[in-house]
Parts: sequence; structure tokens; C-alpha cells
Amino acid sequence: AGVKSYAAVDLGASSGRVIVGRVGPDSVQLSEAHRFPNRPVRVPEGLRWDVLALYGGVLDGLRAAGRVDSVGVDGWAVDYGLLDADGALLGNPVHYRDARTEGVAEKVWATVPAAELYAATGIQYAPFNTLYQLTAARSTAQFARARRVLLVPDLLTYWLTGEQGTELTNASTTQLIDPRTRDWSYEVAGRLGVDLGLFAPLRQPGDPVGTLRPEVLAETGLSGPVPVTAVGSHDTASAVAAVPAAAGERFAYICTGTWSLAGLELPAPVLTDESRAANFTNELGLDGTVRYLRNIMGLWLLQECVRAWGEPDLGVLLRQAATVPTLRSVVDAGDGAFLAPGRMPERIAQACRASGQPVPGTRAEITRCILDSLALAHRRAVLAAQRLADHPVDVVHLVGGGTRNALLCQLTADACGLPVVAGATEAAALGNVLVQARAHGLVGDLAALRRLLTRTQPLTRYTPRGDTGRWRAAEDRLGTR
Ligand code: LFR
Repeated sequence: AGVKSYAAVDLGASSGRVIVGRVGPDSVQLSEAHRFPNRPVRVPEGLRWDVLALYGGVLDGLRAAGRVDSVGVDGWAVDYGLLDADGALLGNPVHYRDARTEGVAEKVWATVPAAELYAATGIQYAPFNTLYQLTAARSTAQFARARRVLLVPDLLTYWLTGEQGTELTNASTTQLIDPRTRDWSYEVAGRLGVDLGLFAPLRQPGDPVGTLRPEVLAETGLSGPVPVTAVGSHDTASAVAAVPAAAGERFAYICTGTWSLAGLELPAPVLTDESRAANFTNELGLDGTVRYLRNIMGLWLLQECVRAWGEPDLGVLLRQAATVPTLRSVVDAGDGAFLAPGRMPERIAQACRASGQPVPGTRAEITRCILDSLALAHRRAVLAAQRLADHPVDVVHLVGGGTRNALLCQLTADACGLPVVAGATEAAALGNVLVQARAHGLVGDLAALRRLLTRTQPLTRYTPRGDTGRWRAAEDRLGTR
């Protein structure tokens, strides 16, 4: 009794899933209804998302999920689809790893200097920020026909419901939001000639969006009405909401997946010049919080190697990597040079050679180099965030796909010199489900939501094995300290 079901649609860079969460006063249970690949496609004009295939996967997932009390959609950030005056999609959304934004930021900075842009939006420099993507798109024939910009989770929500909106947590990644007012930065948009009228009105996590369209009900075999609820539609916002922090705990978090997003949950943004120089971002979270974090290349480095090697068994690879000596060679996992797809094993070997370290030769050595490098980048981000925000922590919560990788968790604890608590693997889906449950009165505030998590979710604790000095020395080797 009192148990309700919520479907979380969670779109990651390498796969999408529909996960059903059953939430009661003292229970949260996730089960995967459907998982489908997300395969970017390279066409002559560049790297594109196959968003129709994703939507098809979502419909299959909803059919498999069966009767639910509500649906919520989250996904990766910054990318968007354009709609014409009839509300029809104009082309495939461009992938954030596409090369079209090369050199674009510099053009934007000629109008609004980087320092002013950071002071106004708090968003780190990344070539793919929506602002730079829109700038790159502006001169295209397609853009001339565009009447609406919908971020990817908002686009799928629109197809499911017919309702258009711009969910706030994901909107913050456009670099067009002021993190102090949590509204558009009219000044930045005005100076750069970005038409904010292209965006649908802002909506907040927890807002009711609408119901599944009759055609969607017919296609999925569901009987209506099925409400759709806005969640933290940026996957990282949903994942941070699902960090099982205890009341009063001083914590950092690392959301691991294709990216590692490492940082702090803060009550207010940090907009100092030092913070900008360290490339920390101030994305918006639930309940007035700020996600103060840094983007680290993440398991993308390993995914790309595994792809290049013809998909060998990951379990075997990780077991072999565990026997390779620690910190033989490391690369800067924060380096944008690793952003583009392709030839990853060679690029990693090359980076080791260039920094005068032993060049990893075997697959196990390359894998170990990646894991050590990620742990080192985690350390660097966790240390820098505490210093820049003047916000010391006692524990690191690690959530997402990386929780399955015990070696990565242990190395992260060793490198940070802090205990690591590994929580939910499907953290984004969990946060998505809980925000829906909260909107329907099943859970209280963010603290209550986390109390429910600490009571119900299995957690694994990794204790640092001492010797952070070796990690500090490795940072010196790379010159990233
Ligand atoms: C993680 C993520 C990151 C964002 C990157 C690109 O899935 O959403 O937070 O920086 O993807 O959108």
C-alpha cells in the first residue's frame, strides 16, 4: 500500500534506458524496463544524434514499463533540436563532440570577454556550451527556419506530451542563465544577439508538464491519462539529487559515466576569477542549489579504447589492469584534447610519450593508465573545489556507471585521501524517479529524499590506503597541480 511507480527515461551518451522506480514511504526499488544503444552517426555534414531512434527506444521502454503513475525525462546536457514554425524538427541534433564549435568561443569573447561571461553565467569554458553551438549555427539555412530551440530531454518531453518548455537545471548548461537569479541572463543574450524567444518558457523540476499524447498511449498500449512530470532534466542534476549524503555530512560527489563530474553542492555560485581559471562550472541543481563542479573526460577514455579494440570483455580487462603497477604513467584526464572520438589508444600513448613517461603498450597497461589518470583528475577536482568554494569535505560520494568499477573507486579514495562511498549505479534514473515521487507528495525536501536513500540503497565504502604523496608527485609530473 502507498507504493507508486514512476518511469524514468534517462538518455546517456552511449545508451538510453527506461527504468521503473517503485517508491513507498520506506522503500525505493528500481528495475530496468528497457535499454537501447545511443549511437551517434557521422554524415557528411558532421556528427549527429539519431534522435528518432532514441524516441523509438523511449516508446519501446514505456510499453515494457507498463502502468506507471508518471513519466519523467532526463538526458545529457547542452545539445538541442530546432523546430520550424509548424513545430517540426529541423534535422538531427548536432552532437556536442562535433567539430563545428572549433574557434567559436574566441569569436563570442570578442563581444563579451570570457571573464564577463563567467561572472554573468558561472559556466565553465567548454567548446560545446549551447551558447557556442548556437553561435556556430547562426549562419546556416536550417537556423534561419528555426522558431524554437528545445534541449534534447525537453524535445522528447515535447514529443511525448505536445507541451514545450525549458527545464531549468539543463537550461543552466546553455551558458545563458544567471545562476544568482536562476533566470535567463538577458544581458548576455542581448549583447550576443541571442533571441531568447527561441526558447520555450522555463520550468522547474517537479512542475507538471502534461500527459502522454493519445498517439503515444496507442503506440505503447498504455491507458491514460499518464502524467508527465518535469525532473532535473540534466542527467547530472538528477544524479546529484540521488547522492546518498547523510544529514549534515560534508561531502563532495563524483558522477561517473561517459564523463566524470566532480564537485560540490553549494547554496550559491562561486564566480571568482580564480574559479574561472580553474574551469569550475556553476550548474543549477534542485531546490536552489548550485552544482559546482568540473568536467573530467571520464570513462569515455576507456569506452573509446574498448571500441578501438573491437569490444573485448571489460571484466577481464579490468582484472588485468588491477595487476599493473600504480601510477606508471598518467595523462591529464581534464584535457580537451581527448574530446573528439577516434584512435584513443594511440592518443593516450602519445600523451604519455610527450610527457616523458613510460608508454603503456598492452591493453591492460592502457586501461590502468586511464583509471589512474581518472583517479588523479578526481583528486585534483575534489581538492580544488574545496579550496575555491572554501567548503571542506570529509567524504566523497561516487555514483553512476563507475560504481561498478571497484578499482576506480579504490584508486579515487587513495588519490583523494578520503573515504569514497559508492552509491547508485543508475543515479540519474534514481534522482529522476525521486523528484517525480516528491512532486506527488511521497517524499519531502531534498534532505528527506536523501534520508530515504541512505536507508534503502546499498552503499560500498572504500577506505584510502594512505600514501597520497605518490598522487601528489604524479600531479607534479603532469604539471596539473
Ligand atoms: C553527462 C553530461 C555532462 C555534460 C555532458 C555533455 O552525461 O550531461 O554533465 O557536461 O554530458 O552534455
